[in-house]
Amino acid sequence: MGIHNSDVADAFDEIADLLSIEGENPFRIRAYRRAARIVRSFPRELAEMRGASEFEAIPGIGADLAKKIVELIDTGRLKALDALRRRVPPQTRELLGLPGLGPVRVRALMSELKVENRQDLERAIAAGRLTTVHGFGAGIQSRLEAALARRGAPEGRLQLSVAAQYAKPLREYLASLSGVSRVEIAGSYRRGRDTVGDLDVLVCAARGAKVFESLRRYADLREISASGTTKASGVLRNGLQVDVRVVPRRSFGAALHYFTGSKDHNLHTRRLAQEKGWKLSEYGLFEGERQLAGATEEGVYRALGLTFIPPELREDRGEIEAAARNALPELIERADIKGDLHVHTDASDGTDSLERMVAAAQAQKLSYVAITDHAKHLGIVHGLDAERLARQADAIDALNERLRGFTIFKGVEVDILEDGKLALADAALERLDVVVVAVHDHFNLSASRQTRRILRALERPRASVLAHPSGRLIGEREPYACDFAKIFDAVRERGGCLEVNGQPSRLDLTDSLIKAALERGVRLSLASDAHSGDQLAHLEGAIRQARRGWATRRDALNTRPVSEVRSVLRQ
Ligand code: DGT
Ligand code: CA
Ligand code: CA
Repeated sequence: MGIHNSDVADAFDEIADLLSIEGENPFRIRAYRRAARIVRSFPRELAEMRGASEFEAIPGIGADLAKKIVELIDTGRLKALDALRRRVPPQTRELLGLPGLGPVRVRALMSELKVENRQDLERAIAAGRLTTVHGFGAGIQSRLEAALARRGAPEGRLQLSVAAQYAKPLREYLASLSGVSRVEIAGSYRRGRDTVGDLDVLVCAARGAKVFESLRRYADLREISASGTTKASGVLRNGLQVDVRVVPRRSFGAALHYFTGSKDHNLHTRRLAQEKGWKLSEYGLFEGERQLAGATEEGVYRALGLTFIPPELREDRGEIEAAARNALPELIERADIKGDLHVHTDASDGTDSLERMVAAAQAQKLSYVAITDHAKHLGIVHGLDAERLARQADAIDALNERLRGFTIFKGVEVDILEDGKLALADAALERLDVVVVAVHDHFNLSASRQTRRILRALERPRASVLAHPSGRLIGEREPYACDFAKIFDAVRERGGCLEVNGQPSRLDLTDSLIKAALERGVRLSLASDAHSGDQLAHLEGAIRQARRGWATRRDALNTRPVSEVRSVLRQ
């Protein structure tokens, strides 16, 4: 049975939650959370690596966690987690997701009211016992009541990169079956949305029954119900729902179009067909009984008078009108990317040395990279002060002397303080090529204060890139309130860049904000924000996100050759 990175991360997160409810040592809890974060977005499958020694080499994974990863991969379970689950019932953990309920309060509920799950909590509230517990007032009670009333599971969407860990092997498995000529994962996954609700899998084959027979034996599948010979639904081990449809060749393009969506895009294309007196469905484009198109997506679009629309654009945000005028943007691609202007080393919270990051960038066929370790600030691990930053700059100068055909830019990622000042003095920034500024705290300021704060930071003479500009963390934190139009204008006027951060949990800017920024003429920096050499692969996420925001090669600074980047950064 294959264990994926997200399974390991889920197990570590669960351990951290359960330990926190038990009131364990905060350092231990933090170590699990950090490991979960690292593992969840680790770009290689741990199960395909060699074992404990290799896991231990991953920064943030110590000997004990490495052993746990081995245990989980080898046995599918963790004894330590099983023991915790016996002490803290699993439903108790779900209480942590309710507003106002942290581990301390959950512990109090357990010990004083024997509340172990939502039903217990509802009963305690109904009986008026909640406010008898120390630390529980009327305010928190009414917030809990409201949350309990909303019911149902929280949204239950998975990060795209987590879904991919299951989707890719499933696709390979299906494609390897005899009689299967093509497999595509359609839906939001194919459109490259930042989160995925379920997987919509299309299999091109003549005989569905045979496909479903093999699907039943697929190890990652927890349950499956096939209805007939064309459709089956299942649930993967991580809870992700999968719909599998078997489609004949002559309909494959139409089905791919239909199930890729989005729904709004579909409704719009169907209207176009109706205006011509035709009918568009997942079976094909028809004039009466006669099939006009359907074997390929290109054919469907062509028959409708449209150029091919890349899946990332299919949100009915003007792409159909643009395709009718043959005016779709030529979306940015991996091959356009020449460098990365935001990466870390082990000088701050990264795990690889400067030399290894450079080697990794060269292996990724990049021709430049900006080293932007964190500047020292509260809450930043191993942040650099002016003195260490100067020493790093010396090391970069020396290394640049030796490199041929590759350039390292000297940079820093510096926190924007609450009042809009930067965490480093201007003098310390003077020698640098790239100054990445970013918000890492005080996310809850009012929109006007947050806007003023960021605008002030952008006025600093050396500020060149605004990193992860909305501050969101997928599934955890919404973008902060602020006037993005004003910020976009300020970045443009100063000749700076807005970052599209490719970390799987960030993907920040969001797609619609990228589109808005480009309409205001802002230049982008597509960045991995890599904290290890492997993580340079997160450039892919930034590219996908930028494509969803309609970005072309011309919209990004890091598609330019090194000389041009240098002169833009100097301005
Ligand atoms: P998700 O799964 O919530 O991340 O989002 P999608 O876009 O994958 O949506 P899903 O799985 O509900 O359906 C897959 C595609 O099927 C969707 O993008 C478009 C198509 N579709 C679903 N329902 C409808 C519908 O009522 N009308 C039309 N025209 N298409 C639909
Ligand atoms: Ca879907
Ligand atoms: Ca679906």
